[in-house]
Amino acid sequence: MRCRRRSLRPIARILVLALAMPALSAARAETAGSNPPSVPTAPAASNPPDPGRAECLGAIAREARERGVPEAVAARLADVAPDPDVVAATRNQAEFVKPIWSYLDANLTEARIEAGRAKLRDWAPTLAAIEARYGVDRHVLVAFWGVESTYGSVLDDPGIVRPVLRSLATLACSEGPRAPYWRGELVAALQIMAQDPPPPEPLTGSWAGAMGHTQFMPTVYRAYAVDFDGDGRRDIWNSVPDALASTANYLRDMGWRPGERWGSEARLPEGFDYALADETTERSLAAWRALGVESRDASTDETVRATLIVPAGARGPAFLLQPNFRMILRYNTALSYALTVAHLSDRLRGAPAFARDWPRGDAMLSAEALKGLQGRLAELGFSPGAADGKPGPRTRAAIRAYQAARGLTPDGYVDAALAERIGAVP
Ligand SMILES: [Ca+2]
Repeated sequence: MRCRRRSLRPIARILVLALAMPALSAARAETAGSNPPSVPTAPAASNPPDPGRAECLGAIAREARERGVPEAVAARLADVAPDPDVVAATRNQAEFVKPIWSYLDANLTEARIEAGRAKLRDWAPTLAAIEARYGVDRHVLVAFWGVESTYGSVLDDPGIVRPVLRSLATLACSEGPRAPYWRGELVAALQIMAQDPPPPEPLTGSWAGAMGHTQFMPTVYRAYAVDFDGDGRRDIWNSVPDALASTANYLRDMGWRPGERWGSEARLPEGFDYALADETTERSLAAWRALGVESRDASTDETVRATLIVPAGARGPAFLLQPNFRMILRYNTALSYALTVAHLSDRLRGAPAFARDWPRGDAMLSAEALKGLQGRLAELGFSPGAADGKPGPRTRAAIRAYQAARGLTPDGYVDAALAERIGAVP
């Protein structure tokens, strides 16, 4: 089942709304800080009557009733005013494509690592029970918890947490291309409010409707939330065992492989052929080793298959990604997010920071400049996909092809200097 969900903190950027963002991360974007970015506030506006909105909410209430939501619950939609903060958040688009390391730096703080290690100790018996039932590594679960809600600490922050019904009603009756997605989530939220026993009132979440310690969207909650502490409620807002077990249940259902890691940082040989780091070709770790590519995690079974990526090109770290990495991406499709959860899980386990640093001095392109670059690559006969201003897999493949054709290191990575060389104004 494909579901979606999102997070609390990355609450500032819903540029993702404009993307076909699959999986859990329907609303999450690449940017976030260790502290939740504040949602822009707009002055409290009086809400003039809006017939289109009333019609939209009426249709959603009807759909909810058809799905078994009692009239008294569905009727609550009628009183919900739009949330100007949510509207503002959807408009807060990133001007520049942030470098991957900015997200990792912001989310992999020493404080978060230390706090996570304390959580591992505090919740050791619960985590052992969850591991035993679902086969998902406790370090990964705690890493999700840390990245999604700073171990639940943001759930008390009224500047971040808001009523789900209002957020989703705002999004569902917006003009945005993803309004149908939000409608589905809003109906699911009403179904949750109608369940027996009911969830805590009011139902709270991020501005994008992601709820609880590990930020489940309503549809994901309905499909995957579990009552792990045995009190009869699936309470991902107040029960850490319920929230972490729900995440484990989700990951297991997505295909998590017990006993396997997400992957590891890789050590590449001198003179490595970067055309091999194409993000898609799977080889066993033994086959990678035969090519000179060594996992920095010596504990891994060499028959496990992995792809090789160099997210910041030849001057940054390389990673061998095993199948469980894809399960992290099911939570949120952003590579920066998945690498953060993956690496935090390793740090919680006691592993060191990445051996190789990022090329932090590189200048990134604006989204506009990236569109220009995509247009230029297309003119030159490479196929970068749609000129959408996002450095997706097709664009990286086109850059790799350009680099190979010009005798450059074909690592698929573009900064302002390469863009200039290709003939796009950075
Ligand atoms: Ca419970």
